[in-house]
Amino acid sequence: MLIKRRYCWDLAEHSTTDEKTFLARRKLVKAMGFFGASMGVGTFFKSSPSMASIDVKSKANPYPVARNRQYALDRPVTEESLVTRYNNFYEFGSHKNIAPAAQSMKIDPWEILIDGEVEKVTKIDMDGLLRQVQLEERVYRFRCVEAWSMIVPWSGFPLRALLDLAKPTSDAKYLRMETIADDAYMPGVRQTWYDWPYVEGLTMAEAANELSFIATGIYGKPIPKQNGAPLRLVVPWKYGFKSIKSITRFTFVRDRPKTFWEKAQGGEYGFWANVNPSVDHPRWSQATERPLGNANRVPTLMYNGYGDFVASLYTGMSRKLGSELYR
Ligand SMILES: Nc1nc2c(c(=O)[nH]1)N[C@H]1C(S)=C(S)[C@@H](COP(=O)(O)O)O[C@H]1N2
Ligand SMILES: [Mo]
Repeated sequence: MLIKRRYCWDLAEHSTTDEKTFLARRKLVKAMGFFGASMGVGTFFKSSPSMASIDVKSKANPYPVARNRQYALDRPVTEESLVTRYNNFYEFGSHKNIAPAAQSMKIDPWEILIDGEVEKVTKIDMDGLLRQVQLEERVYRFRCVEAWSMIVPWSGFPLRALLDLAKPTSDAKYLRMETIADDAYMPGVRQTWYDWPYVEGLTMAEAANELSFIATGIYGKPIPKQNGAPLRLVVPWKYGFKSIKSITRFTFVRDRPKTFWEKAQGGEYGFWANVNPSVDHPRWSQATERPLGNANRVPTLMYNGYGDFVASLYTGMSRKLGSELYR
C-alpha cells in the first residue's frame, strides 16, 4: 500500500506537505477513485476500514476528529508552524509575534455566558459545551483584511449547533460575541485607545449559515492559545477580523452590535466585511493576497470563494454594500 495513513481524511491534503508532494499525492488519490465528484462524506467514511481508529478519541481528548469533505479545497493546507506563529490577537499586542505572551491566558476552566433574547440565560463551561456538540474538521480558506491568507484545518462544530442550544427568541436579530478581556495578563487591554472587550457580530441568518463555525481545534489538536483557545469563530467568507477569538459571551440582540474594529476605525473595517476583491481598503488593494509561506500572490475570490454558500444572504444589498468596509 502506497498511502499509509492513520486517518482517511489525511488522504487528500495535509499540512507541511510541499506543493510537489501534495500534487503527486492528489493525482494518486484521484487515480484510486477516492476523489469522484459524487463522493459523499458518509459513504466514504462508512466504507473506509481505517475509520475504526476514530474510536481512540475520548471525551477528554476528542482530537483528531473526522474531516467533513464537503468543504474540501484543492490547495495545500498552510504549514502549521506559520498558522501558530503569525497571529493577530490585539489583546496581546499589535504585532504578529503574540504567541509567547498568549501562553499566559487562563483557559481552564472557561465559562461561557449565553444571554440576551433567549428563552433562558445559560452559563456553560467548555466541557459542558463539548459534551453537547459533535466535532468535525473543516478545511477553510482564511483571508485577513491585511491581504495575507492561509488554509487551515479547523476542528469544531457549526455555530448553528450553538444556536440550537441557546434557543434565541424571535426578537433576536443579531448575535453579538465578546472575547475575554483581562488586563492582568493581556497587555493590549491596558491600551485605553481601544474599546475593550473585542466584540464581533453577525446577523442571525449569517450565524445560522452552514459555513459559520466554532473552532475548538486546529491540525487535529486543541486550538493553541494564540489562535483563540478554547473556542473562536470562523466565518471564512469574511475578512479575518470577524473571526473573533477566545469567546466568553454570546448575546442575542435586537440591534446591530458595534464591533471592535468599527469603533476603532469604522471607515476601514465595517460590520459586513465580506471578502471582495473589487473593493479596496482605503490604503491598499484587495484584488490579490499572499498565502502564508508563499512569495507569490494569488487572486482574491469574491466571498473568498464561498459565494455558493453565502451570496444569497446578501441579495438586495449591492455588491459594494455586501462587502461594506466604509461607513
Ligand atoms: N479577540 C480577538 N479576535 C481576533 C483578533 C484579535 O485581535 N482579537 N484578530 C482578528 C484578526 S484581524 C485575524 S486576521 C484573525 C487571526 O487569526 P489567527 O491568529 O488564528 O490567524 O483573528 C481575528 N480575531
Ligand atoms: Mo486580520
